[in-house]
Amino acid sequence: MSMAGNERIKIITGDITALDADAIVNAANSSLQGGGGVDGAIHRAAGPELKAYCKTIGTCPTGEARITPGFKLRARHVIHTVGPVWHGGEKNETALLASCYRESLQLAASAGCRTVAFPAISTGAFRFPADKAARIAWATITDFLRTHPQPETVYLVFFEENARSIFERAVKDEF
Ligand code: AR6
Repeated sequence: MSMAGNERIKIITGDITALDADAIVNAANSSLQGGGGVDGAIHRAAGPELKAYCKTIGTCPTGEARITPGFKLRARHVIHTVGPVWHGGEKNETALLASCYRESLQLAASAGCRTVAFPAISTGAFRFPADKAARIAWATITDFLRTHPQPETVYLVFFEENARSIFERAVKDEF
């Protein structure tokens, strides 16, 4: 049986920077000044205006999110969120990761976004175990969509097939 909200979540494989969504989410670090992984790819694709704009915002604490224009991206907005670094699970990592998804969805809804795309926050350089992160992402997004009409559709974007199948296996009991 499918839970309410789930039919509004679409799982895809690809490069998030190429996506035609109202907003794409960036797995940033607190400086908001770019980095490696998806953060580097988003900054490269958006152009140098993004970094300059982020400088005016300042830093962003772990678990929070900030919204900017998308500049050269197809996406109108970028929502930058700072995931937790995995330290073994005793440093509030679960609550902080859930907060990243919730705050990003809230910003997307406030900006009138009908579609928003997420990468797998914290599962790369920040080493959050992918299966645990999957269950947190799924539960948090599903909860949010149950009580909010917007965004209408949430895309979960995996760079590699393997990451996508780990995600699908981790949440398969929830479908
Ligand atoms: N599209 C979609 N997913 C991607 C892309 C892309 N273009 N590129 C990478 N991924 P990471 P984090 C996936 O390391 O763990 C940066 O230096 C990647 O395969 O980008 O939150 C920041 O500045 C992985 O599954 O983010 C921070 O310092 C997922 O995106 C730090 O890394 C997240 O991996 C953030 O680390």
